[in-house]
Amino acid sequence: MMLRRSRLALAAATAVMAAGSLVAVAGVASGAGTLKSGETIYFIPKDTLNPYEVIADAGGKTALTAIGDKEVISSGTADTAAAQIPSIQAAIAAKAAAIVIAGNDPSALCPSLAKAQAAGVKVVSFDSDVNCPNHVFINQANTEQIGTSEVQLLGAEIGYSGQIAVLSAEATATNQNAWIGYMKQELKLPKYSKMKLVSIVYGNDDPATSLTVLQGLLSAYPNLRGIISPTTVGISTAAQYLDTHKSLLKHLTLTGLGLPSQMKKYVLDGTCAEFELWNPSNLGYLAGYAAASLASGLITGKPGQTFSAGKLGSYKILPASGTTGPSVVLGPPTVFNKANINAPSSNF
Ligand code: RAM
Repeated sequence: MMLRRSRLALAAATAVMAAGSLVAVAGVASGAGTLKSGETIYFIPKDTLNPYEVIADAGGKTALTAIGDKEVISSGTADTAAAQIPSIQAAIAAKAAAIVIAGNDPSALCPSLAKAQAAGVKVVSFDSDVNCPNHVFINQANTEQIGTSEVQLLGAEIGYSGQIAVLSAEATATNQNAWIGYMKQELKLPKYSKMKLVSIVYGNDDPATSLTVLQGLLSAYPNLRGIISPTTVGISTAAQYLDTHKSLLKHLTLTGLGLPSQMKKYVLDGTCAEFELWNPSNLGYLAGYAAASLASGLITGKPGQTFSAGKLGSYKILPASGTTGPSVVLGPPTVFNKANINAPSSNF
């Protein structure tokens, strides 16, 4: 029985390989074909401490392990470009096949990434893009949709009226800044004429700094009606603070982008009614497949090309738009609230 099964498996594998080589001969850059194994791929998150980034990197490891590649996670502990540059240099020295990076800055990493590319290392950005040439950005969800939906959620909760503020990550973060740009655009619509963005503060994705700037914000704007924190570190810090200062909840509403695992307690006890996110593990997994597909020569990063991302299925590289170059979008964000926070699918 075992023998029969393995013969069948062998026959199936041979058929798949034959199909792959047929596609290659026909020169169709569809992403079909065999991924190279034995490669080393560097994941360079914003920092190595942020639980969101840790989950994303673990998703990358799942993908790379399935392919037979090795993941090296390397970054600093603070969200700065300077802290990421040694990791890019390490990837070059290790002759990595690809780098998957969450940019702490849109341009400061470009000279180092260009050196990596000159040494033959493929570059993928994920989570937070870099404005450097010749790379593919793996976006967690449509950038405009994330920004506008955050304002829509808060607006509906506070009756479209009052002072609001943003508790962001680092001031140079490409992802948060892009989302905030779309928040400002949404706020220009007539239905938000009574909602005023009074301040944006930056907690650098560090819990202690996030708490300090939050307290500063609350004392500067005692009538604040709403806070959007488009970072898992910021929203969890704010939720923890509001949970122990419940009188603030009489006039203040918190929303943003949070990890369901960190926010569950605060949703269930009414500190935060709803927030959004996507599955960061799937983001890392998708980035792992994109990097391996580039490193294997199955795709070159040109818009229109497709590649297979294991359990997630097939993804297409979208054309550049606005300031974003060629990108791949994981999928729409999910709104989490009391109705779904306990669901098994919210377990991350
Ligand atoms: C934080 C990071 C990350 C962002 C999430 C939503 O963990 O800033 O870049 O995507 O929040």
